[in-house]
Amino acid sequence: MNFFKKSFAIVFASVLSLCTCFATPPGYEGPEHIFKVVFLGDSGVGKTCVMNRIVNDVFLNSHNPTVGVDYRVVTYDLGSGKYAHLKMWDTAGQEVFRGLVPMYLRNSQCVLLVFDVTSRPSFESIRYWFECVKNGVDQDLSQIAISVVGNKIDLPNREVSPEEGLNLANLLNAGYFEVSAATKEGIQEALMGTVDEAVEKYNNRPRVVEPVRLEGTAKKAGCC
Ligand SMILES: Nc1nc2c(ncn2[C@@H]2O[C@H](COP(=O)(O)OP(=O)(O)O)[C@@H](O)[C@H]2O)c(=O)[nH]1
Ligand SMILES: [Mg+2]
Repeated sequence: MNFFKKSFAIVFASVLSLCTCFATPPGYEGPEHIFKVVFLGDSGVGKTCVMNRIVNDVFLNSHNPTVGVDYRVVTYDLGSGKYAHLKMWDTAGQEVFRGLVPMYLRNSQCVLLVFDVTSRPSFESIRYWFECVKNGVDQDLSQIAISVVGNKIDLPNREVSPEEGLNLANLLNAGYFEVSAATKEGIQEALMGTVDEAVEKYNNRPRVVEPVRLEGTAKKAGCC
């Protein structure tokens, strides 16, 4: 089997095993928004753990490298009786799957660029992942809510300071959040900050103004 056939087999197997988590309230009439949220970052930075924290509020202290992609859906409370469906795509950071990244990024509204604050190489890779987003999306980059997320802040051996993280995020015109999938610290803020940004971008999106033809305003020939 060639590489593409193999990759598609993996993607289909993963998508088939998708898990849907809806906690819909009484009187729920459907989502205000449906956002595609993509997790990118080197292998081992904690993307799967962050996603498990968001989806199931659990932390599993083991690293089973994600194969291809994993896909979950959660309902997110936007307040004022409004909800968003977040379709979350957890990707594999390994080299072999990188060719598939543009496919995951298609039609995405939120991207979380995750690094491990105890690993400088994973922080240095953020620029690489940002370039993947820049080159991989088929939509206007300014319409995507991008956040840089420093994970594992519960660990004592930091190699990247909060200032460095924030400076890089500012440079990339992205949000910056520090989290721990292990203790849950900052997870809600990171998700909320990114989704709120996506809602704002949606509300302020450039709209195509159709020329309006006013009835009866055409100049009549022969009029004085
Ligand atoms: N201490 C600590 N370990 C974490 C945290 N998040 C993930 N890990 C550990 O980091 C390893 C890789 O996590 P995983 O989510 O599989 O990384 P992924 O390859 O980016 O999906 C696992 O052993 C996790 O238990 C965290 O917030 N704190
Ligand atoms: Mg993973």
